[in-house]
Amino acid sequence: MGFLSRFRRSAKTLDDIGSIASEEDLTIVPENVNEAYEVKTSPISEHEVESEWESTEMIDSIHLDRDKKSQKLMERKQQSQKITKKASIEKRRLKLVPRPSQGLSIDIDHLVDKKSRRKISATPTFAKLMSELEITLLEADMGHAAVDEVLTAMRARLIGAPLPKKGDLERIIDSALIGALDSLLRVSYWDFDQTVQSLMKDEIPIVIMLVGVNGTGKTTTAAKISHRLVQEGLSVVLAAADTFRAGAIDQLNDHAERIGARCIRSQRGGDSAAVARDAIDSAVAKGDDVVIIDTAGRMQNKTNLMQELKKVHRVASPHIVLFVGDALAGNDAVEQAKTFQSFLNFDGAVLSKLDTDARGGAALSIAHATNKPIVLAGVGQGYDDLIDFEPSNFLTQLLSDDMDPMSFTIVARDQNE
Ligand SMILES: Nc1nc2c(ncn2[C@@H]2O[C@H](COP(=O)(O)OP(=O)(O)OP(=O)(O)O)[C@@H](O)[C@H]2O)c(=O)[nH]1
Ligand SMILES: [Mg+2]
Repeated sequence: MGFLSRFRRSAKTLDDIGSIASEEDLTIVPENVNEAYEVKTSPISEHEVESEWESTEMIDSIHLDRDKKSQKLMERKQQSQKITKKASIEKRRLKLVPRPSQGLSIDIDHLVDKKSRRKISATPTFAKLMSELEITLLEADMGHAAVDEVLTAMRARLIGAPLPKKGDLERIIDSALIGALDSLLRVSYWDFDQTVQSLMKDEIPIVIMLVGVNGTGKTTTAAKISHRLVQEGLSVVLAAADTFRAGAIDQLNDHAERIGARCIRSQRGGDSAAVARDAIDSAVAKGDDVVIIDTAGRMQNKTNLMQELKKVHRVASPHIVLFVGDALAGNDAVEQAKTFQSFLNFDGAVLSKLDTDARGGAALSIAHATNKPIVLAGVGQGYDDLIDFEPSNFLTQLLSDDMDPMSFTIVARDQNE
């Protein structure tokens, strides 16, 4: 994506290394310059949702034709002797399973001259470099708040660090930048598959609701997620709760037929909350594992439409709400995410269309702006084009045009470290 090239050219022109150094320690020195910048993690998200739709009906048997995979899964479920409950009877506590994942840990120890009495300092040249970075990140569609966070992290990491050997300054700046960007993406990070599996131990069906503005990729993502779960041996019901747009119901139904999922739908203009409820009802009756609710595209400023969406949410009481953001929408996607977050408190985001030439800033800002991570990414229009969003892979790709991969060290780091 190459968005850092200009900033890095500026960093390179700092051939007078002394222009960012001072012998005096003018500022707060980080205790350990090699310490990873602290991720602003929030506690594992938990929320309770009361359902207005209640029933005491229990399932007494699960008896559908199933393929081998789902048969195995059913046996496992029976073994664990979990009682299948009607999905909306109880208050639900969402348990998101954090993903211990590869992270970027930045080692700059070997780059600094520990014996040097001179330290990187907030000189005018350093300030100029930071302001260059600020402009670059803003131009890459990152939001102001996220950019501020990155700059603060960079300053904390760099100022007071012993001066590097000549030539290594650029690498230290790269390292600090990668560490800061990685921290942004890793906020409240959780694993989609493990979360579904973990929720299924307590009850089925698991209800997943997709929200987002028009055309971001909700229906395609609903199909991709269904495909993934069907491949894992789960039975999936798709709820065509977009009763608003002509063709939306057929679009989802076609996907369902191709994937091997069931689709519950109504006439166009029907009550979307009722469709969601019917889908859950049907899944409960037939012992299906997962219900995925596809909703109509909302303009975030249309209050009545948002209220309708809230009704679907209230009635369906989903275990997981995913916001689908279009990577191409840049900073708009961040604003949309913030608005949806204020209405529905979603649990994670899917960033669609990452296969396009999006500039990447939206990905960097959504997690920061909403305190919810990007968990999945759409990388094409095929059913298989859905990947777990892995921050270190994303950053490696984002920066690959700009940076020599050898200039920073990627090591496995547990999120909770
Ligand atoms: N290249 C690419 N295209 C995608 C991706 N995800 C979705 N699309 C395309 O984006 C367009 C819109 O996708 P939909 O799934 O219909 O979007 P939606 O959010 O359901 O749209 P509305 O129902 O109108 O709100 C379609 O042409 C999809 O094929 C992706 O990851 N990559
Ligand atoms: Mg749609």
